[in-house]
Amino acid sequence: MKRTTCPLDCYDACSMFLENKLKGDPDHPVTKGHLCYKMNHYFNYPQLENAYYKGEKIALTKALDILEERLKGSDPSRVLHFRGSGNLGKMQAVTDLFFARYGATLTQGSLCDAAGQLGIEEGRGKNLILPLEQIKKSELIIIWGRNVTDTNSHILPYLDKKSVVVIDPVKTPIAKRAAMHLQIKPRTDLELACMLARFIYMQAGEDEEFLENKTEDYEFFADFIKSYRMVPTVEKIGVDILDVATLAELMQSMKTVILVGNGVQKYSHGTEVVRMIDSLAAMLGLFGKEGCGVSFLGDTAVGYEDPFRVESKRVKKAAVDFSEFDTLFIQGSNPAVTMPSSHRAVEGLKKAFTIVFGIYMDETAKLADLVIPAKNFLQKSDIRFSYGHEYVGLMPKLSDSKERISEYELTKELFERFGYEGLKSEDEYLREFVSCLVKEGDYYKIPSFEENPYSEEFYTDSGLFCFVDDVDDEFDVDREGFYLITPKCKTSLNSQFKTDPYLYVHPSTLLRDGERVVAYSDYGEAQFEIRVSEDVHKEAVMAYSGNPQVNRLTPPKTDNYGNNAVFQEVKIKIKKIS
Ligand SMILES: Nc1nc2c(c(=O)[nH]1)N[C@H]1C(S)=C(S)[C@@H](COP(=O)(O)OP(=O)(O)OC[C@H]3O[C@@H](n4cnc5c(=O)[nH]c(N)nc54)[C@H](O)[C@@H]3O)O[C@H]1N2
Ligand SMILES: Nc1nc2c(c(=O)[nH]1)N[C@H]1C(S)=C(S)[C@@H](COP(=O)(O)OP(=O)(O)OC[C@H]3O[C@@H](n4cnc5c(=O)[nH]c(N)nc54)[C@H](O)[C@@H]3O)O[C@H]1N2
Ligand code: SF4
Ligand SMILES: [Mo]
Repeated sequence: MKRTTCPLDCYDACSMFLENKLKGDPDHPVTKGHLCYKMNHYFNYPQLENAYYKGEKIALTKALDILEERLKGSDPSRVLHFRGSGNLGKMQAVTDLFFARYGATLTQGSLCDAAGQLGIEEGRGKNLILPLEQIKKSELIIIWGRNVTDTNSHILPYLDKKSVVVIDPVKTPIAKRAAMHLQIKPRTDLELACMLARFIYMQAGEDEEFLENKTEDYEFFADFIKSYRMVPTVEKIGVDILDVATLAELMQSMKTVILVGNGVQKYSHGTEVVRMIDSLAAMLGLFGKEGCGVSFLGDTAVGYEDPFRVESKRVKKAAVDFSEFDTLFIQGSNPAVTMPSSHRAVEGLKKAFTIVFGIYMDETAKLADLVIPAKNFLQKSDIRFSYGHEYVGLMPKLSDSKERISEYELTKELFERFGYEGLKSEDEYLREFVSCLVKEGDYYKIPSFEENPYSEEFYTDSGLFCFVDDVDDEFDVDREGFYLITPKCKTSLNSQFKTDPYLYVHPSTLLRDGERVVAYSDYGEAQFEIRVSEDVHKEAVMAYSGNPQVNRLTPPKTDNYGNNAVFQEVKIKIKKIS
C-alpha cells in the first residue's frame, strides 16, 4: 500500500493511502483513518492538464520558453515572486532559491498566523507545538477562536470527558456542545483575557512559585491589567460577569489547556491579543506542567536548518500592491480571492504580466497571461509538518504526469536555463529534512519534540517568560456597522474545493434568506445573497474564507508589527437591493 500525507494547509496533516482512491490510514496515532470532505472529494475538482498562454492551450516546454524569455527580458527588481499556502509541503519553497538568485522581490509575513506567532515568540521565545499527550491529560479545555469541528476535527476525540469552554462570537458546533460558551463581541479577546486575569489577581490565584522562578516583569503585567476598569470592560465584551468569574475559578482549580485559533488575531493588535492569552496562562503557571499548556498554530520551522531560506528584497505580503510590478509569478495561491482588498489585487494582476503556477484554473489563473500546471501532491516527493500536533508526514511520489511540472523540476529547469549552479538533488533536500526527525515506529515526529515544552526554560534571551504590559489599539469600536468575521469553511480549504458564497446575518437584521444585499466598507463593496442564522453574533456578519466576494471589503493593511493581514479590522454596512 502506498502511504502518503494530506498536503493541505490544515492542523491535522492526515496520513492516508492511495489505492484506487484516497483512504485514511487507520494506524496513524492522531488521524486514525478519517479524512474530511476535502480529501474525500479531492478528485472531483478538475486539475490543470495543460499550460495556457493568453487563454490558448500550449505545450509545457513552450510555457517554460515563454517564462524564460519573460524573465530574461525583465528588470528583476520589477518581478514579484508571490507564494501562498495551497500546498504545505516543504519542497514548495525550493522555488525561492531561483527567484532570490535571479534578484526578484519576495514577500515577508503572512496572510495567516504571523501576528499570533510573534505574540508567542515575544513571551516564550519559541512557538513550540503542545504535544497531544498533554491535551489528553488536561481537565479543562478552553477553545478560544478556533473552530475545531471544521478546521481541526481530529482533535475532537481528545476533548471527550473534559470540561470544554468555548470563546467565540459564533455558536459553532462545539460551542453548542460545550459546558460554557462565552459568545463575546468580536475583537474583545484581549479585554476578556484581561478580565480573567483580574479575577485571578483579586483571588490571589497566581502560581507564585512559577512567577518567581520562570517569569519576569509580572508587576508590570499586574499594573497593565488593573488599568482596565471592570464594569465598562465586561460591558464591552458583552458577556455576563458571573460567567467570567466562573471561568477564572475553573482555571485556578483544573489542569487547563487553551487551544487558541486564528480567529483571535486577524486584527491590527493580533500579536498583543495572543500574547495576552499567553500571559494569562503564565500567571497560572500553565507552561511546562502536566496536562497544561497553550496551543496556537505551532511553528513548523523550529529545530532544523531550512535549506530554502534566502536573503532577498522583500515586500509585506498582506499589503503588497501588485500594480507596482511588471511581472507577477504567483505560486500555490489564489490572491484574486484570498488577498485582502481582492479587487485591488485583481487590478494589479490584470495590469502586470501574470504567471500562475498552480493546479487549478482558479480565479487568478483565469486572469493570467501564462498558466503553468503544477504536479499535484501525489505526483512529486515532499514532506509536511503539522502545526497542530507533533507528527510529520512523508509524501513520496506515487504517480507521474508528463504535462505538469513539480516545484523542484521547475527550479532545476530555471537554474539550467539561467546557468546557475548550486542546486542540490531533490533527494538530498528531502534527506536533510528527514534526517532531523525523530522516528517512532512507522511514523516521524518533529525535531523540536519535547514531551512537556518549557518545563526546563523559555527560549527568550533571559530564559524567562516575558509578560505583555502594553497594547497599541486605535480601532474605533464605536463606529457604526457590523464586524465582519470570516472563519474557515467546512467544504473548502480557503479558495480550493467547494467555497460558500453567502453572507450570514443575525435574525435581528430583519433580512431573510435569499434576499440580496450590497455590503460596503472603507475599502470596497460587494454583493451577497443572505442566509439568516441565529448562530452569528448580533453585532457581526459572517462570510466564510474562500467566499469569492468577501475580500473586496477587507483592508490591504498589515498588523501593528507589519507581519500579518488584518482581515477582520473592519466594520461594514449592508443595504438590501430591492
Ligand atoms: N475546513 C477547513 N479547514 C481549514 C481551513 C479551511 O479553509 N477550511 N484553513 C486552514 C487554515 S489556512 C488555517 S489558518 C486554519 C485556521 O483555523 P481556525 O484556527 O479554526 O481559524 P478560523 O476558522 O479562521 O476562526 C476560528 C474561529 O474564530 C472565531 N472568531 C472570529 N472572530 C473572532 C474574535 O474576534 N474572537 C474570537 N474569540 N473568535 C473569533 C470564528 O467564529 C471561528 O469559529 O484552518 C485550517 N483548516
Ligand atoms: N477574508 C479572509 N481571507 C483570508 C483568510 C481569512 O480568514 N479571511 N485566511 C487567510 C489564510 S489563513 C490563508 S492561509 C490564505 C490562503 O490563501 P492561498 O494561499 O491563496 O491558498 P488557497 O486558496 O488554499 O490555494 C490557492 C491555490 O494553490 C494552488 N495549489 C494547490 N496545490 C498546489 C501545488 O502543489 N503546487 C502549486 N504550485 N500550487 C498548488 C491551487 O491552484 C489553488 O488555487 O487565505 C487568507 N485569506
Ligand atoms: S484537510 Fe485536514 S482534515 Fe482534511 S484530510 Fe487534509 S489534513 Fe485531514
Ligand atoms: Mo491559514
